[in-house]
Amino acid sequence: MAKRPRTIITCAITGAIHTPTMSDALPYSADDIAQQAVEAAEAGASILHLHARRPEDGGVTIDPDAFSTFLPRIKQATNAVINISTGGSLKNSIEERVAPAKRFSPEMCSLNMGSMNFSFHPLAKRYDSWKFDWEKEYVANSDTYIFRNTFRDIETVATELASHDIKFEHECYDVGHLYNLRFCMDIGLFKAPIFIQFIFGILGGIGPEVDNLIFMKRTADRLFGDEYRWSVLGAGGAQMGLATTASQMGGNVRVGLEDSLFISRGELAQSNAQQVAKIRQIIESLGCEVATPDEAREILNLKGADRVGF
Ligand code: KMH
Ligand code: ZN
Repeated sequence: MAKRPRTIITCAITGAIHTPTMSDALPYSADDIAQQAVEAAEAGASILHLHARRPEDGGVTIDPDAFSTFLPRIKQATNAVINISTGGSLKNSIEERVAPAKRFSPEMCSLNMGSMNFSFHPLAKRYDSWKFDWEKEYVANSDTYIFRNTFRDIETVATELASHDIKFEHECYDVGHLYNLRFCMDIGLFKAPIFIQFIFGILGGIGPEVDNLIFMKRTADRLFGDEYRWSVLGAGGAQMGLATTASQMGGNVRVGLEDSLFISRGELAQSNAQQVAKIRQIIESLGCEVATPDEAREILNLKGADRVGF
C-alpha cells in the first residue's frame, strides 16, 4: 500500500510576543521550557522552535547562556529537531540575534525574510494588571518597532552560519518576502530544498485569509518550483484553521504558544502539547500522518542530531 503523506508539525514553545500575564501556561523557566518542549515532541511535534526567556520574570532574552539551560535537556529527552530563533526581541542587533545559533549549531534556525512593522500592542488593552513590571510597556510599545531584517542582515545570518550547515526556517510574513528569498537564492545564499514558513495574521504582515494562503503558495510555486518545502503559521485565532487547511493542501504546520495562547475560541491552551495533540488528531483524521523527527530530517535534508553543538 502507498505510504500516506507525512505532515511535519513544528511547535514554537514560547516566543517573544506573549507575556506571563497572558497565560499561566506560557513557559519561561528553563524547567518549564524543557518540559513543555519534550511533551510537545511526545505529542507529535518533530521540530521544536525555541526562544529563551529570563527565568526570574519571563522577559525575552537572546543570551546564549539562557539557551544552554534547556537545550541539552531537550536533546537528551527527545529525538525532535531543534530550531533556534534568530528573531530576537525586536530591539537586538543582528549579531546578537545570530549568536545563539552560532554557539549551538542546531539543525535548524529561523531567518526572517524582510523588514516590517511587527506589532502586538492591541493586546496591552486586554489586561488591567500585570504579573511583571516590564510586560505592559513591552507590549504597548510594540507599535513603535520596526522588525529589521535588511538584505545585509539576512546575508549576515547566512554567512555567519554558513559553516554550520543549518537549515533555515525562512519566515515569510508577506508576498514580498518570497521575492526577497528568491533574490537571496539567486545570489547563492541558500541551497534547495529551502523550508518556507508562510506566516499569516501578524499585525504588519499579510492577513489570515485562506485566499492569502493560496496566493502565497501559488507565488512560491512560481518562484521556487520543486526547490522548496512549506509550512503554515496562523497567528492567534487563525492558528488551527489555517494549519488544517495547509495540511489538506499538502503543506506542513506550525503550532505552539509562541503563535497562539488558545486551544479553541476563548479557551486558553493548557500547554504546547495540547495544541500539538489537537492538530495531530485533525491531520490524522483527515487522512495524513505526522512525520517523525527522522522523516522530517529526510524531507528537509537536515544535517542530523549528531552534528549539533550542544
Ligand atoms: N513569532 C513568529 C510570528 C522568529 O523566531 O524568528 C515568527 C517567529 C520569528 O518565530
Ligand atoms: Zn520564533
